[in-house]
Amino acid sequence: MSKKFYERLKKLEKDHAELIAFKNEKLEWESNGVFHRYRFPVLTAEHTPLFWRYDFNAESNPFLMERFGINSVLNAGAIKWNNKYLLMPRVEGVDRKSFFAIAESDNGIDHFKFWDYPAVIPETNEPDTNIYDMRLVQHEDGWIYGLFCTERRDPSAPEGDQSAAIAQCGIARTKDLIAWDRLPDLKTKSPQQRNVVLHPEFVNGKYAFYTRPQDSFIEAGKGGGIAFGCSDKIDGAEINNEVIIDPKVYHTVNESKNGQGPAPIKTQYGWLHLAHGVRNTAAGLRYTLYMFMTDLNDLTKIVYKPAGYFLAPEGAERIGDVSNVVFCNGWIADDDGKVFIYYASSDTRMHVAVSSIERLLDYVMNTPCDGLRSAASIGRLIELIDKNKEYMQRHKLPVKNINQV
Ligand code: M1P
Repeated sequence: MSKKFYERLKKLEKDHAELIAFKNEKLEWESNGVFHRYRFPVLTAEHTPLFWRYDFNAESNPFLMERFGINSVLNAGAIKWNNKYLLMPRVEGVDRKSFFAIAESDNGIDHFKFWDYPAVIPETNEPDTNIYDMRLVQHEDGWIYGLFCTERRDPSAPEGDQSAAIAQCGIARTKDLIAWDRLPDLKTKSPQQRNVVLHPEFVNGKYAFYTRPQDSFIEAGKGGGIAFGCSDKIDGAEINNEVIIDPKVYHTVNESKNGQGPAPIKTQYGWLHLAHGVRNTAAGLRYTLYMFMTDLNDLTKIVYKPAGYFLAPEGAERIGDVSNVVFCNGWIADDDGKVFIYYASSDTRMHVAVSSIERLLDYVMNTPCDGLRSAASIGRLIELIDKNKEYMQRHKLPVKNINQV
């Protein structure tokens, strides 16, 4: 081993160890009251182990060059397991293929470290070209399920079109997050499915799913919207009736398409949902996160839905492989009510935002819904201004910016 090889190896190891040991910083004062971000991403391509990327043998790799490049770490499923916060992101290699791997942390906000080996998800008889966007769900049947997107080339596409793909929902399950069984892909009537999520409880004795029927790979077409459907079984799951519960709506954050994020969280008032909404702009698609609540007994009924987005890309989050995107498919609700929201920015790296069930309920139940017209928004704004003025007058509160009380 040459001196140069040795020095380079030591430097790589030092930088990697420092990255994992780096303490994240809570952005408390930048908070909007609903959640607070942390300054640094929790997982990036650089967090992947060096022994995944380099051949350490000086004879077969004299320049100590990367032999297996990692492009990005994004869109992570999340689960609390043996008192650790686990993320199962989509790890995308420079070859554009993605796979899943688990990284764990003791506190959920920093020191995330990948397990030594990536997850091995068995293939079906129809091998997946690409797998991504895992949703982890601890189901009441005792299994942990991983629902993910499986993508294969569209067999009907002409030879000259090498980008047409068919996306469907793959299903795997495990008891220990190490050994995974692959079940047949979910069958629905839709030609394309992404963002499929398993509901954690049985619904009338059936497995219940949030789906996103779509006409084509990118465009939602007439099938857009978050849908709900049930299957008698999970091994050979089939949904015959998908009901759209949250459709695309003109001039909203989800006018182009949307998709359920992680599995909803059960609260005493209803199921809390986090989803992504997509709108079109001159600069391309913009993905933001939004929330809604469904009825405890009727999962197809939205009972609250605040207007607009809950979280949008900010600052450096705006830039990446697919810019102007935030995407979330994993959150963890702790027993003390704290909620860790793991979101990816611009299809490149993972972040965490922290809130609580109490705050999320307040946000979802007390933020006005979308009035769908500018005049309705103005009406709501005036209502709030009047309420504030009246309150301040009554309590004789001096508030600098309100000068005409
Ligand atoms: O590039 C943004 C996202 O695009 C897709 O999401 P959707 O199906 O809602 O358009 C997915 O490929 C997702 O992984 C990606 O982050």
